[in-house]
Amino acid sequence: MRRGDRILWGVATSAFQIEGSLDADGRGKSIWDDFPSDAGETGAIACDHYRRWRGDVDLIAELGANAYRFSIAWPRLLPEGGGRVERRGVDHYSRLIDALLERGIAPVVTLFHWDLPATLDWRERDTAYRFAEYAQLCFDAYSDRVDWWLTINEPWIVGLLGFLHGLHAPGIKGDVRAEVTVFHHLLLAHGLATETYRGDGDIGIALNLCPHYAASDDPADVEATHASDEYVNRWFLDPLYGRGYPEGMRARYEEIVGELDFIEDGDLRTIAAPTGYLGINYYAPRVMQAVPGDAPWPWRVIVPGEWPTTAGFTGGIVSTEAGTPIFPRGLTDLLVRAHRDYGARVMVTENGAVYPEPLHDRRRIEFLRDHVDAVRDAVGQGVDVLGYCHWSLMDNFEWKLGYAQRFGLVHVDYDTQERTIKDSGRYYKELIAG
Ligand code: IFM
Repeated sequence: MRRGDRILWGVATSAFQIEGSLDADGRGKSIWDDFPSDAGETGAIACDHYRRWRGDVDLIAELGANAYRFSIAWPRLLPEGGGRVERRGVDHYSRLIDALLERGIAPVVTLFHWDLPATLDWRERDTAYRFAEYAQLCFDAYSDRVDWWLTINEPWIVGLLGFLHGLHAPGIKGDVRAEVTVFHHLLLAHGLATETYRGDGDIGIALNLCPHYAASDDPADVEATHASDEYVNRWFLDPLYGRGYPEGMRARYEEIVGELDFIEDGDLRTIAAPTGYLGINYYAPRVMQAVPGDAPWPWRVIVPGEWPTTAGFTGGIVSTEAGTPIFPRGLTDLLVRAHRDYGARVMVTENGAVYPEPLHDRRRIEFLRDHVDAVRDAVGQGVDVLGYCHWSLMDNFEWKLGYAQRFGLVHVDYDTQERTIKDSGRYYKELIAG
């Protein structure tokens, strides 16, 4: 690996999930500010990180991490989405970056982790160009110190939950055309920013990828598995690596929404702008069953209790407290595939689990151990893995699911904002040291 050939052992967060201080230092509004969780919570205070960031940097150092993946809040730098620059916002992240570097922690900077300025809308093509300008501002301000850049976090989730399921801001339901339009504009934004990057670090995108397995040998299930893989994984990977959108999925979209006429000449070339690495966020596999005639897609994801052994699983799959099936081998499969099919150098930019125990979180230790082993297996199979960033540094605002879902290596008492390293945090420290 470059820059000292050290493996990056990181912890990850995003701005809106931890910062709070939504009105501080001239920050503009984001689309998430007034989009509460199911329980009515907001990011208004979150982990109060915007004010407590110095202590949190010490915490990262105490965990022994040598990388910190965080995101910049676009509305702090450009309160209106574009145009006027808010220096206080620019300076805030500059200080954060300096403090990390002073402690030997490499900043891994995400430019867009969902807190879109409220003036903008990903259905509009123009937002991709606004993003490129914002990215340029960040490159100018921080490229002298930041080697690892990520443009967009999880474009699939942005379109799926924001425009199809209505669970994430802006909360639109059932609009398949909006979903696929947003996917395209996010990829275009990534490509435009990547094209403008002139620094000597590496730039990539963070995709949440799901390894796919058929629920049975039935050809219909196998077909549904390929189709869903095109929807979740290849819709992003193929154009990013210069292959254009997968034909099967494109035809399925066109059947529902008509011609994808928002794809303009030259867009696919821009989207395929060469990147230095691929960020992979891994949480869960998808085990697929065909459901002919179901809308919008003729398939469904089998829930863990129903997983049949024919898909190669031996049964006994356990889930996190959030009901997410735990399947470390899926991470190996993903990494190997990214390497084999796309020639990608990869960084695990997120991987983590919800467990409620405030301090003695034995199950998170096992989760961490097994997933790091899965990364080792991939390395053993020749994959160039640059690093592993655990989600998350600390408990935080889990979007629609609010504060109840705790992902942290560090416990946050939301009444006092006291941070306490959990057993898993101590385990991670030993693992990194080892
Ligand atoms: O908290 C989220 C994060 O913002 C994006 N990836 C998945 C995490 C856990 O759900």
